[in-house]
Amino acid sequence: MTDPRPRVSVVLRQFAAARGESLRDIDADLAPFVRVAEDVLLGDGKRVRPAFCYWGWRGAGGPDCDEIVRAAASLEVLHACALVHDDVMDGSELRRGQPSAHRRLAALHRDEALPGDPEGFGRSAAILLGDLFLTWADDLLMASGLAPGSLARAWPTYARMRGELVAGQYLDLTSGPVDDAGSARADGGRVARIAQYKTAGYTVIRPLQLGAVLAGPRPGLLAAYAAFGRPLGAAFQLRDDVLDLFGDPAVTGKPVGSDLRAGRPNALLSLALAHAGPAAATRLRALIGSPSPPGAVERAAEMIMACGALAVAEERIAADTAAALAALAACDVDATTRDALTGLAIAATARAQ
Ligand code: GRG
Repeated sequence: MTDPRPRVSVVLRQFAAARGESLRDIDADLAPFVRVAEDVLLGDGKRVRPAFCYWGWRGAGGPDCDEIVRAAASLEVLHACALVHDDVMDGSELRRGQPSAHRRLAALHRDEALPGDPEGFGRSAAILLGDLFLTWADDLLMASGLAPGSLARAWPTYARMRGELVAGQYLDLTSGPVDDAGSARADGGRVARIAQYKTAGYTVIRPLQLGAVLAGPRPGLLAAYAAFGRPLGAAFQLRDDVLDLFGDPAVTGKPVGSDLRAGRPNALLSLALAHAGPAAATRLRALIGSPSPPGAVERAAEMIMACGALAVAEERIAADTAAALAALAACDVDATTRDALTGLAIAATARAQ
């Protein structure tokens, strides 16, 4: 089994170097912006979306080749756009263990003593950086070297994935912290829908289907990939939520409890509000959002353990991962692809990552 991800990183490095050079040719003042672009793109991500795209192609009978690795790498460029813009929207300080792009660009403004407000500049330049990645992603997919007919066939899948990502993000932005027991249940449905688009669709199902459509899928394969990706996406999201509160920041690359402090009603918090008794749910709700009281993250973590929600979350992650693996077993793909997808599913939902 050949993991395509080291090759994806090589493609990203070469692509960023070539594109960076043409930006620096426009004006030498773009050099620091290009450095931030390269650092973000080559940062320490898991590259799961390119991996799913590559194996989606292989599972559909596509051969191993550099063209599909380049096409798959375009998803990491798109992801860089999503992360940079998401961090601006959330005001996040850290991403992948490094200062987020807007923080770095604000620091660049200070270092170079540019006119105006460093924070405003950081946000504006980060929006531009995300826009740059969005255009680069299209360029890399189109310049992958795959046959024009394949690219034309796959474009609607790629376009749908981008639209769904924006939809999921908008729904996320419009859902405030859960504020009473009744809306906790309604919000649970909404949280699941957001996860369906932001995680299952964007991280697993669409990348797999994009690879398959590029290759030319057998009947039934796209639905089989969706049946695998749906529960896997749910497990991946819940694991991400558990790691957000209980993970090691040195490993996750972000501060503990960022969802709680941002007031993001993630799946774990919704589960906890549904499991805690009314009095505990009221106390927990008071800890969610900004400004959070001192010790909020530690107290919320204790309450989530004490009410049994953490154990339920672990059971759900295990059950959803098992459902994904059962769907994969029924999927008509070769043994190499099945092994690779099994490995990705287990790694994406493991307790430590
Ligand atoms: C790019 C069309 C387009 C729109 C952007 C801002 C936005 C709209 C969407 C943001 C949605 C977002 C941040 C989704 C990602 C959620 C997620 C699970 C991130 C973590 O992904 P991992 O664990 O991270 O794969 P690494 O660092 O490994 O890449």
